[in-house]
Amino acid sequence: MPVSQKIKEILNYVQTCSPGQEEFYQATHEVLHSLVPLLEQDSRYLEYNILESIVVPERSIIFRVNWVDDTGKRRTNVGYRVQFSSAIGPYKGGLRFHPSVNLGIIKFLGFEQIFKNALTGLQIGGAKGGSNFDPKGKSDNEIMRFCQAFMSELYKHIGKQRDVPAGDIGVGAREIGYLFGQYKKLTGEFEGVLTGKGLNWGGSKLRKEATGYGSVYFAENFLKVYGKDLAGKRCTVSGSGNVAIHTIEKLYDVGAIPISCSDSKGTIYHENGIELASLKAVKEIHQQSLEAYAALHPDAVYTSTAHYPKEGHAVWQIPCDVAFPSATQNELTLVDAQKLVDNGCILVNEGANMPTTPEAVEYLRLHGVLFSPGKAANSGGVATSQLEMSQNASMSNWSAEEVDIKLRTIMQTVFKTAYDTSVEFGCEGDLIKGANIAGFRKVADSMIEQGSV
Ligand code: NDP
Ligand code: 2IT
Repeated sequence: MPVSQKIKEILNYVQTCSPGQEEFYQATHEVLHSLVPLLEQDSRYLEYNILESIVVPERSIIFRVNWVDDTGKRRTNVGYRVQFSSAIGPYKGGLRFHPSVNLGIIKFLGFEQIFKNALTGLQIGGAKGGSNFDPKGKSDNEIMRFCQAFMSELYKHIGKQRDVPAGDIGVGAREIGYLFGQYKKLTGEFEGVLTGKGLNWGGSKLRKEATGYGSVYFAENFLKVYGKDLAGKRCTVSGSGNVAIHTIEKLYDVGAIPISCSDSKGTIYHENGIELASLKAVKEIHQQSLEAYAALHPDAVYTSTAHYPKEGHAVWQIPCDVAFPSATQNELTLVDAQKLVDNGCILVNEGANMPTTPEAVEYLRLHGVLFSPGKAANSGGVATSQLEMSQNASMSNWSAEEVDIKLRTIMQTVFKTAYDTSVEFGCEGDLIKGANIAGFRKVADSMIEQGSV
């Protein structure tokens, strides 16, 4: 049977046994189709049933999280941990707290994480977890009680050599602190079971900054191949959370001009460049909407989500040289891609996980726009999580400079691995194929060597 026919069969199977999991289907569709050149060259992967196996998580844990709000009312949320692959190391991946979370979202993120983690060259398997809990508008005590309740079930399934969760949307240092405290209370162990910890109790310097910084390092590596760099480039960034803020910070360091940010309520276009101190104050200190940023900067243009033009998202209407989607999945659609092409954008560099829809990706590539897939471009976060695990295991504490040197080297390696693999398979610069094939090959070979387990 031709390889493409076999892939269609497997994708049909994925759809049949995971109905309604659209994002998971989107992620498996992209990865499996991009593997065709590898599968045609090496028949072992189909012989050993690796594709059918890799689209099924090793284990999915779904649990009830009961907690009490500040009025004394009992609340219930759903908790998830999908342990997708331990072929090359202990399960590793973030936790997302957002009302949109469901099994399909966690599975897409866990599936992507397998290949992302393999690309870093480090020994970490793939997992993801989270809850449909909405941290917005909750008090600090409510967040604490929720995290304690969440960990009261999760602790049974994780461990420093088994599964090491971290942050993602809605989970930052505060949540990791409450989760860690509860783990320690339940197990009596002070161990590196989570990453993104506070700097006083086992966290790594630069973990907070790593995803955004790494995303910019990745873009620099990619542009360099074509004799370009980020200096003087006007860059649009979406989102205004952990990844977006540190992308903006690093863009200034390399001489670029970040001119936008966004949140779920609206978009800021600041022609002369985003004022980083105000952005951090609005988002990190006061947890306000970006309207508060606009109030501080009358020369910035604020477009509320309610007023988005029908043709696309406001942030991608802004003319730019390089775009850094850094908020959430499927936030850059075909009409947005058309606008970016019309405006002369040369690179879309994904800071978020799967922010660009398949139609948008195809349009960008057809029109010669360079494209960095999230599983490569945003891998600096999880790579620095592994550096945190490494420091915990050896009871050491590296300086920010040491971590930054390692992060830069890892991002260079991730880029080179994805790029060289694209060349090897005759599609120079197609980093989707390059990243997927390189990540898959490492995991699949390990599965075969271990008896396909
Ligand atoms: P944060 O929670 O810190 O920030 C998320 C940002 O995206 C906020 O500005 C939020 O706006 C916006 N956003 C989230 N969901 C939506 C939505 N459905 N519609 C519109 N805007 C939305 O998360 P991170 O910065 O950590 O994560 C951003 C992306 O990067 C995610 O895709 C995540 O998976 C990915 N990522 C994160 C890593 C990390 O280390 N943190 C590592 C690798 C990838 P609002 O506040 O209004 O909700
Ligand atoms: O998507 C991701 O890579 C993350 N949210 C970070 C995972 C981690 O374990 O640091």
